[in-house]
Amino acid sequence: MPTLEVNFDGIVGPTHNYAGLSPGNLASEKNAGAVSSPKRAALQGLAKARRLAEMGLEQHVLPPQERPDIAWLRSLGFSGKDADVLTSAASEAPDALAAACSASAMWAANAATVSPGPDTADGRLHLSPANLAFNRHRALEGAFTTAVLRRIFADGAHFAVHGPLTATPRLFDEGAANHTRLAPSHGVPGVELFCFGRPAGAGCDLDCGVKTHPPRQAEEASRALARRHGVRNAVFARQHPRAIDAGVFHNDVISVGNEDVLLVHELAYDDTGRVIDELRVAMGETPLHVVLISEDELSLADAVGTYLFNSQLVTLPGAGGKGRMVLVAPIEVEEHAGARACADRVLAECDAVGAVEYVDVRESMRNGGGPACLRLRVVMTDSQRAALSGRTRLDDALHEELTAWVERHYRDELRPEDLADPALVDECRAALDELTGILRLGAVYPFQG
Ligand code: SUG
Repeated sequence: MPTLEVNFDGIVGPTHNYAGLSPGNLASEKNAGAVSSPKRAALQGLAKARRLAEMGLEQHVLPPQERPDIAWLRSLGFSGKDADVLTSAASEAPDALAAACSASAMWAANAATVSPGPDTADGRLHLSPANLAFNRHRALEGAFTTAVLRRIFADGAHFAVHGPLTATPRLFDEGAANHTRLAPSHGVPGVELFCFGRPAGAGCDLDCGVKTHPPRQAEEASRALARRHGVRNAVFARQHPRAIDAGVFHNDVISVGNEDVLLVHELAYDDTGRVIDELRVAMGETPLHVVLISEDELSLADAVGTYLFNSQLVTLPGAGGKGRMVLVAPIEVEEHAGARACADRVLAECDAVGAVEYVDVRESMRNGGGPACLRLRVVMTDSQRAALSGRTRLDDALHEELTAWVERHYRDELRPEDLADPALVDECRAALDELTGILRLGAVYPFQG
């Protein structure tokens, strides 16, 4: 019974824009106010997902959320017709309007934490949607993410979709971006590594050792997730505060693991040597191949600038042993001599990795989201894959339909002032209404009644 890692990529929504909403995310801060291209962003994301499907990986998609989030703006006291809500929010609280328009759900690595059956006490696949409560614009995602995951992973015999943890600082949860699974192979019990930036009991950012940027993931959230999923073999690691201050707001910006391979920067964790030792012990008889990148080889600044560690490290189905993995890296790595040398080192030193592929997801990168941010990894048996609901698997036909759908509905450009355009609300609803038909998800958006 083959067990595969399936990637669910978030389809970039029609309001993708640069509003500079994420403190500590240097790309988001730097590109605030720039003109975005929702169409290009969505096509880049679909092309990346398709490339993985072409490699033989099972690739799925998740729908965008409804934005602008008019219901949320109403909850803040803006009233009248939808157009009035937008106009008054634009003049009284433009930052709230920007939050209501973010297409941030594209970064599906933050959608949920996922523990596959071989790791859990009851043998089911457990998913916990993230509360994303650190950022206002991202905190809006949890409710819809929960609804969509419950629709796709509806079969309770195979799947358990929990609710998000309570949205409070000591339980800040950013999903799989701070979670890595290592295992001899996907289908057997593995080790789940949970990373956090806010140690248990930390009352404020200053308790977390950072100087410049606030940490996100809370240790108490990580421990609660491991507990509720029934994870039998878990390791917990604190992010290095220096990394967070250098712009590593999520651990997947500084490490990536797959099966028995871990690519990691020496400043990823507060004591990286100890964490690697713990992982080796937890892996038991299976040797863990670690490619450790030093600060001299690639500084934290260049790791954040190129997103080397936000590559996807994937196993080609059916391939065994040598060369069975591919590192899918952002094109920015290819353009940077130091980062490229690190990718080449992975190829040279790691027998399991047979190729590096470069992909262009620049629109997403400008908001701090690389190839690995755009996807949620879900390890599933073939009977679990057969139990999925909807038509989310990206084959050639779905890729073609989704590309045509983007071409029809998405704007070529979006400026910050366009977010107040009432036409955007109707455009987005028309697009999403059609999308639920294409993906056979039924009426999942509140506007669909
Ligand atoms: O949460 N950017 C996202 C990027 C998330 C990347 N995800 C992973 N590393 N897994 C964030 O900071 C920027 C939105 C804006 O600035 O408009 C934003 O939300």
